Amino acid sequence: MTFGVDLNVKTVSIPDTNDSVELFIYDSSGQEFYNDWLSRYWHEVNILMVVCDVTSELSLNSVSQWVALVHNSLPDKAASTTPGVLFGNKTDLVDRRVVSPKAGSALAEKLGLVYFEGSAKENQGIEEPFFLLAHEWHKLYNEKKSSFDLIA
Ligand SMILES: Nc1nc2c(ncn2[C@@H]2O[C@H](COP(=O)(O)OP(=O)(O)OP(=O)(O)O)[C@@H](O)[C@H]2O)c(=O)[nH]1
Ligand SMILES: [Mg+2]
Repeated sequence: MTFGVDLNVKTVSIPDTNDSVELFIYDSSGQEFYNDWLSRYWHEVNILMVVCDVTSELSLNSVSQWVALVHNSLPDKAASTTPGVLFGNKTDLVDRRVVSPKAGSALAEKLGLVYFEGSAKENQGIEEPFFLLAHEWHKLYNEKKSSFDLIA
């Protein structure tokens, strides 16, 4: 169980460039008890990953609420431009699965997120979402940099 927030750092190399993106990952607890306090960490969120459990309908049904909480803590406009993914976790529990890939991706699309799934336990499918987020952020960074270079 995560108490409040854990900070992790992960470095992702961007292919065909000499760049790498260092992700500062604020792993926030899913306990509602911390909600008010967590939003303090979310003001400057650049990318978003929501993890749900494919063996739990309740988990999938809570995703919109979490996304709304994060988006509400962002400045105007940032909510629609912040790259985000939804990760359906625990695909190793095949017999207990209740959330289909279709349901996961439909919800993700509705919320403007890209859907991935896999198993943290089995180390399956867990690199791809980080890679996509680092890549998206790198693109945004380059776009911003080009507009600054134009002004300078
Ligand atoms: N079978 C299986 N179990 C998993 C997987 N990922 C996590 N678990 C188990 O699920 C339980 C909850 O995992 P946590 O990592 O604490 O979940 P969390 O969402 O971070 O929980 P909070 O931080 O308390 O909000 C633990 O017992 C994990 O061992 C997975 O991919 N497969
Ligand atoms: Mg946790």
